[in-house]
Amino acid sequence: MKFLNFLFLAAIISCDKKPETFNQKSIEENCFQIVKVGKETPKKQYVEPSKEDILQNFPKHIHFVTNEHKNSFENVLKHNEIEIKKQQEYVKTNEYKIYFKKFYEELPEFEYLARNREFALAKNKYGLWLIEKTGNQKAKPYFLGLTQNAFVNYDFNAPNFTFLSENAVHLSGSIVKVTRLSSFPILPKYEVIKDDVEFSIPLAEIKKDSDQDGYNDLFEQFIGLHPTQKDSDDDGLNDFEDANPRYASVSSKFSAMYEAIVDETSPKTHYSFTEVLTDCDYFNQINPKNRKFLFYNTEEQIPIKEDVLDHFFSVKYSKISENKFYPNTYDIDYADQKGSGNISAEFINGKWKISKKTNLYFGV
Ligand SMILES: [Ca+2]
Ligand SMILES: [Ca+2]
Ligand SMILES: [Ca+2]
Repeated sequence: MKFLNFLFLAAIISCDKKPETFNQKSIEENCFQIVKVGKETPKKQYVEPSKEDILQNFPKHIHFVTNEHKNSFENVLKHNEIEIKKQQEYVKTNEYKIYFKKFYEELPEFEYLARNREFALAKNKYGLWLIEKTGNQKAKPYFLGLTQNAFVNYDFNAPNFTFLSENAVHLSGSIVKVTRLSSFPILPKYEVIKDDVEFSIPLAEIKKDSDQDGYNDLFEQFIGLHPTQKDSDDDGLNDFEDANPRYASVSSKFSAMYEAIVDETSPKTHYSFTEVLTDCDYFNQINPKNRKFLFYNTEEQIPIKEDVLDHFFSVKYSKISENKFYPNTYDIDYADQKGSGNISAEFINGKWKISKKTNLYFGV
């Protein structure tokens, strides 16, 4: 299921970790290609969790009971594939827009799956959300905090499907171990740990926003913000309003360079970020105007396998190298899902001039 692609993040982020404290290297070392004398400190290696680890670390807010065995997991996967295709057609129709009107009008960036009075079940790249729309109040999305190990069956189109009862969200699925392959769009490999389970998450858990900053605790934990601090990076802007909520912005020549490189215009929504993996402070200190960013350092990637990073950090950037031939010109290599190339940044009269060159296209 595509929408589960990004769910691994929960595993890599512990919400109490201060992102700023890990980095022992100098800003120069983290930002620039420097010829090294001596040895690099070896990186910690990813250790694959066992099935027992997965059960033991299963999110506490998700309760589950095992149903009487009804369906094999293989059949569930086949069923899901068919239903997802149906849904892809359905979202293009007017019928869809009318059925989910009150939610869709306000928050078109979500894909809606089911409706139940003042609630809708929806998804975005982070996973499943519950969206509440009561009367004239603004629609309020709450992230469900399902991790990649909670595989949800695609039952949303079933005529008798309900997701809300007894003050909890109920979903059927399985507890699985996921092994991802890097080449998109190959489906991940699933190993079933518990078949045919019913997940339930109490509404009170889902709606909990301890610091009242507009993001529910489960979402903050998932993307690595502080659920009990309105302003995670202490820069005066609350998490919900901050376009770079994990790192305080600091103006500098090279932050301005990164702003010129990445801060392209795109619809600004509170529920979608551009994720960037970097140890360079000039990069994570940018002050974006057009898009929302989440920066992570490489220390935080350790718990996940290198090959799953493509799914979350869609563009990868190298460190900066000074151009040997042109003064005031700096080069950065990049790679995204479409190809790889080079970004050249020239500093002229206090302004950055950026040119991007694609060297290699992947696929067709
Ligand atoms: Ca919050
Ligand atoms: Ca917060
Ligand atoms: Ca802030």
